[in-house]
Amino acid sequence: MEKILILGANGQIGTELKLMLRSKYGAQNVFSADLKPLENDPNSVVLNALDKENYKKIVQQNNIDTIYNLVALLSATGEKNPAAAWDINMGALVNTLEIARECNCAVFTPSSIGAFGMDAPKDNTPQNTPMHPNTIYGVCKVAGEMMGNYYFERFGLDARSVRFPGLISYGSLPGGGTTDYAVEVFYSALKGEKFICPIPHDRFMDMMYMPDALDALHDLMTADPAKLICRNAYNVASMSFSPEILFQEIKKYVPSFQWECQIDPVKDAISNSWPNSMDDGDARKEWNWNPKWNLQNMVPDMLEKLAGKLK
Ligand code: VAH
Repeated sequence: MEKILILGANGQIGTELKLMLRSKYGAQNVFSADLKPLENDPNSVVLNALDKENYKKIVQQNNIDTIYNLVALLSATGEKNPAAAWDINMGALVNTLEIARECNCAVFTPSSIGAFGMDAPKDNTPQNTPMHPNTIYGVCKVAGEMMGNYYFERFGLDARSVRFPGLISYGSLPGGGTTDYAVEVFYSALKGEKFICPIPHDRFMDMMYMPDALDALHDLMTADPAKLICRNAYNVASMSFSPEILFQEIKKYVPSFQWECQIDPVKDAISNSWPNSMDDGDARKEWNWNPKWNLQNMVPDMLEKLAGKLK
């Protein structure tokens, strides 16, 4: 991995991924691209991932050898306009795979716990199980996994992916996701505001702190390809909790913190269709996945880092 392009670099993952990759590979070797200009980022370009001609030109001009495709309308947003979600999520993916094939690049495109449906086992959800999501976001994620494997089998393209849980980070707010509550609550707690939770208090979901997510990305993309069997897409897990469990942990550090649930029916239905916790044994076996963050050490770190950011 010498010359990297991050597509969707303004998003929750991209904002932090570019910092991590630049610290490892040098800022001059990591290009970031998004629909809107990236502030204070000299190595960035404005790029619409649906504009294949311009996308390919950027890849060729910069001798890109690895593409992180992070373009996606997330689960709750997608349900407001399924056709647009399909066009954007899959249009960006197909352009990425085709350009990677033509320019000999490796590709990472994240999948998600959103790829599972109601008929997958809820607890210790297996790597291989029925995949019948009932959101357009999940349909795009399953199609993305199959496209990654197709381009690997058919063209030898080095496409890799993980099924991310809900991601918790202080670098930037997520937008339009069902798991966004687990980030937004920290802002409310630090601002002394009562948090209105759109998810049922006892709804378990897989969650992950961003430092572990970035390690998963990099460890998978630098893993020995000969050892990869699943490829697209590995279950990766680190913690599973309900809103009530998270809020009780936050109250240990912010005793005055108050919350109540006002259920959003769309996010209720979406979160109800997702696993409580995934089995990530294959990632641990094939590329030594080993998360370092859990609820007990993530909450104080997130509060401290976000408090510093909000000053
Ligand atoms: C969402 N944050 O809620 C995203 C994510 C696991 C969920 O893919 O849509």
